[in-house]
Amino acid sequence: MGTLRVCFHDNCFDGAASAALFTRFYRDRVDPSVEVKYRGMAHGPGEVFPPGVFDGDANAVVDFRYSSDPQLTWWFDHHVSAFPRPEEEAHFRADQSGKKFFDPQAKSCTKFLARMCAEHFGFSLAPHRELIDWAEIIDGALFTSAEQAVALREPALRLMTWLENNKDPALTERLIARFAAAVGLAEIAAEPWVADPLGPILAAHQKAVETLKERCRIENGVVTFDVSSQPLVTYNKFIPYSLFPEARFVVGLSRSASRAKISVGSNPWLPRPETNIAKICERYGGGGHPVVGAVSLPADDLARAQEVAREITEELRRSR
Ligand SMILES: [Mn+2]
Repeated sequence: MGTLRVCFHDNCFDGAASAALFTRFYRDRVDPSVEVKYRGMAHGPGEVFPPGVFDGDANAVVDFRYSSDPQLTWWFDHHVSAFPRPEEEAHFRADQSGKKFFDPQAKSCTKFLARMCAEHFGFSLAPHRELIDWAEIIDGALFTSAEQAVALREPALRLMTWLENNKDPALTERLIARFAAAVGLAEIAAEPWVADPLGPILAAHQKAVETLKERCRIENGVVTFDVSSQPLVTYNKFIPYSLFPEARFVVGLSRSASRAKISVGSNPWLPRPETNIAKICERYGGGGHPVVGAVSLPADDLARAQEVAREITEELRRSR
């Protein structure tokens, strides 16, 4: 019996769904008796794959960056930042195995992986439609409204929230196994090991909604809030748009133990503005994408963070 190591994007619905579908594909089309071992991966600067991580007879990375390690057998990703250095990209372009796939246009790795495994290796997608469709909605931020993204009523959105908060790798593997077995998402979300820990998480989410409701102000289409004095560590980034559907931009200031963070975004449910948010954030030492970005400062430099938030807000109020 062979072993398969699957490295996947941790704490992420698309990452877990990709790991599940790859497992299912491998058992269906390559080796029915394979023993699968998982490893959740987190983004970070520099080399993130520890030495010896590819220790299976076959090794796969899904929904996560490329590695030129010769032990890597399978790879599927859609992140724009998939290649940390040009050497990795050149290594990928020269690959002749036919088992490494990249599409930065793909909205989710799950749907991309499923499609590649179907087209190239005869994998059957039919039992996995629900999982594939929700991964596409979640990773592509294709929610019908901010209200849907904040209410977290659908089982898939509850599982997404559970995954984002879960810190027990054994439970993540249990979820991957349920996904791979094509169990319905409503059935999984109702199981006690998901539903029980989700209770306090959803309660904290509700509290964050209340806090932001108190703190958010809108002027000239720009919503601002400052929760740097609150112990509100994480909040769903769509809350301000559910409170102010007409908002063009959101500028929020929050603080953790280590840093003060200015989060800047544009409304996904309105035509995207011409303004490039990444460029604005870069001027203050931050970065991101054209539609969403952030600036981080040391936690004790709150006065400076408030000044940066004010300047960015002024600029966005004047912009188109
Ligand atoms: Mn993804």
